[in-house]
Amino acid sequence: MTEELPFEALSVETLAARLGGNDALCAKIGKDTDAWKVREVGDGNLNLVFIVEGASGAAVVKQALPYVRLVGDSWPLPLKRSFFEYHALTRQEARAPGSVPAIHYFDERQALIIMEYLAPPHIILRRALIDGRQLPNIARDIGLFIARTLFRGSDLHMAAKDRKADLALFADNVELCDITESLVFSDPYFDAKMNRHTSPQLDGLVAELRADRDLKVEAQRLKHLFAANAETLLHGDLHSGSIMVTDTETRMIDPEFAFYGPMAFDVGMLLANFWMSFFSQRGHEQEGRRDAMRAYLLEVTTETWAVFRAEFSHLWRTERTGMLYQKSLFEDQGDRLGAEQALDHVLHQMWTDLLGFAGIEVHRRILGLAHNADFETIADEDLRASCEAKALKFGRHIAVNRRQIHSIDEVNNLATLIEQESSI
Ligand code: SR1
Ligand code: MG
Repeated sequence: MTEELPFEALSVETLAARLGGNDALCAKIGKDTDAWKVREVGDGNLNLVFIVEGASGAAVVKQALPYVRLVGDSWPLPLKRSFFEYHALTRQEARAPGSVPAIHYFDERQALIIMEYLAPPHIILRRALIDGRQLPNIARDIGLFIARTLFRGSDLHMAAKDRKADLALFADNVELCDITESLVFSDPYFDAKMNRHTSPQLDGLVAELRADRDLKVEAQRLKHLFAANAETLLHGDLHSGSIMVTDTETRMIDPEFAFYGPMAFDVGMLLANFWMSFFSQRGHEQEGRRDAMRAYLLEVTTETWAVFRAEFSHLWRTERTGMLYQKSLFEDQGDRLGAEQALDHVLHQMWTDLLGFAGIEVHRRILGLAHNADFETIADEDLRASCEAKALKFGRHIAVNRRQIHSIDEVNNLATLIEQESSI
């Protein structure tokens, strides 16, 4: 494929002819295109994803479409999201080596990235959790990933000049930010066109939440924070569908929503997905109770937050080379405790904010356009609604009361209490 050709979406039928001359792809999977097997496996909301298998290997070809795949061409979306995904992946690899798929090739005009194929037994984390699988390493791996990427992409670590240049680059990811700004922070709380919810079961609760002034104010304060606090390069869409796992490996994928925003956003979205999985487990108990799975999911939230805090604190002490909380003010004057006090303050603020982002993320996955398979795959609508109602109540509580909640144990105790209520 030459870069001069105008954009054209690939298909299973055309891929071999169009990419047969691509050196990077041929080097990975073999030159004989007759032997290539191509499958389109994209199950996300936005893009095409092909797995291409050749005589000597396999690769993933991911291509953006000029519209939102979930909705169709009535919702145009720029191809440049592929550019942001590519640049986010390269930064994530540099800041947290081994945590993302390797990139083989990027074509900006065709909005395509050729990358490492994470072959089975890799599966999407969300799918594994729905199946009731307990992955032993995810809390450690994801906790390290978020601490390293969030810390090393911020003014705590980077040279101000480099960070500002990067901030300018990602500031153009306007349309994907707009999706989050609308779909996450506003649409769930009014009768937005593309909203849907389990109806009629949740109608009353939806009306209550839309009339909930404290909740709406909180959601807008969080939106304000999201839009105005360009703290670090975020993944921007770190949910359990953006993580691939085996029993021993964890890789983060799909950072096309990357932009400079508040650290707490990635952490909050991630934990929200574990809490949603927790509330959805009751709907997946056909083959036996999921008590152990529920306990596991809460442990994952506890461990992820603990690993994150430990690694972030380690980086604070060893890699704080940026302009913020500079060592000349603290350690260089023998004031190690001053630096620790500042660290406590940063972590405390992050904790308070992540609870808000988590609560709002739970709401949008139940009330907005883009739902989660965790709940969607519960066929019995009454049972699904019961799981969703409990998650909504939990989300509301942690978002609105976030300044009064001081530990993850407190949050998990609340989740357990709400989950055990007979029905809402
Ligand atoms: C229209 S896109 C809907 C959602 O899909 C992505 O994965 C993001 O989470 C976005 O909010
Ligand atoms: Mg995605």
